[in-house]
Amino acid sequence: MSKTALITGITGQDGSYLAEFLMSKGYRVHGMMRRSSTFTTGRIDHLYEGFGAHATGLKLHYGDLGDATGLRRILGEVMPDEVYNLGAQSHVRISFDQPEYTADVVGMGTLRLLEAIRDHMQATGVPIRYYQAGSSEMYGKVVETPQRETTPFHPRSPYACAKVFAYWQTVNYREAYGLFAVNGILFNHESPRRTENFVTRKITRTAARIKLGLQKELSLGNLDAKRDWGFAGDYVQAMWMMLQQPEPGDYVIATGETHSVKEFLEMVFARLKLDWKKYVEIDKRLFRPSEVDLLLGDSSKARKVLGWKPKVSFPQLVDMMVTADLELAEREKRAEG
Ligand code: NAP
Ligand code: G4F
Repeated sequence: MSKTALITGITGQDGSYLAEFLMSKGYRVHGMMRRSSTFTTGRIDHLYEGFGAHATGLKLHYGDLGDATGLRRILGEVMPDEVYNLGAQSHVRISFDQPEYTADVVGMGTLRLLEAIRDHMQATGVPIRYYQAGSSEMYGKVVETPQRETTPFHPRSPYACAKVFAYWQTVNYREAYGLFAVNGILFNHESPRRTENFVTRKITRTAARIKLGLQKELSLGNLDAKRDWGFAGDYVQAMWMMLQQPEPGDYVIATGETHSVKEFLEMVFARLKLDWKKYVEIDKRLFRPSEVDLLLGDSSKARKVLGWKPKVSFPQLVDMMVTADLELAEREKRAEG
């Protein structure tokens, strides 16, 4: 019997890769998406056909992590074996502008979903395995390097504070109710599907447009911050692996390499044979009230227990993103005539 998975945040970067991966494994995949005045299914259009009863392949349901009633209805309709909670206001800088909203969606949204799952399991007697999208941002002002599962959290943004709340709720549902619930503590992961206001994609997208004469400059904030950047396609496989274990647990997923924003920038512009110093301007407005200076993950536990390791290296990730954004810029240029 093929399994059924429900993904919140299916229209996002990770949701799209996870849906593809689960479908390739024969899962029946359902996704929850928000109503919006513009279409948000660009990353998953190739996977789904139709809504509700008319759907084939991937099935989509309108819902929101702010709406507990809807979450309960969707669980009842879908009857999932596995739930992947990827939905979030996931932009750290924007969480300083929208702290209450971010806390509601990221923190309370997780609690609403866990509580709905608990009631659903009690009513139906059917077990659900739950994945929570935790973040390396929870380590914030890091107290040890590299960061591992036992490293204490010191969140530095409304987003990270909300993720810490969600992390502990997940642990508590595991301990209090015996729910098979896991936290993936994922370090930054990128791809050509990354939203354009995260720093890697902002750099590759703008640099490609500069190369083709479509744009003149690139505004950036703090170039000294260091991140452990991997490929999103590799990371969603770890989410699935965590739910296939005999016992639930929490896992760091990371490459074990760290690079500064400046190094990423230099590598991208070098690939395009451009001198970044001619195009980049530093905009103080893009700095954060409190910054996470250094993230570097130790994913030994995941490598040992799950047998997971990243396949795409840092230079390969840069190449993949630059190539995709060059193709996109070329299409834009042709469209401009
Ligand atoms: P993303 O591209 O920003 O996608 C976020 C998804 O959440 C989108 O589908 C978005 O829908 C949805 N969403 C936003 N608000 C919602 C709400 N109120 N109710 C339901 N859904 C909502 O993020 P991502 O990079 O794929 O990341 C997936 C998850 O992993 C997030 O929880 C993120 O915080 C976490 N995470 C990401 C990274 C990373 O480096 N990418 C690292 C660690 C943890 P719309 O399309 O309508 O906006
Ligand atoms: O690309 P970023 O916005 O990602 P950030 O803040 O590390 O968060 C991402 O990874 C987390 C995992 O650690 C996720 F939980 C979270 O949801 C998200 O996916 O910024 C990376 C670094 C920061 O230090 C930022 O200050 O780049 C620096 N930066 C410099 N200039 C910039 C910019 N960031 C953005 N977004 N835009 C800039 O112009």
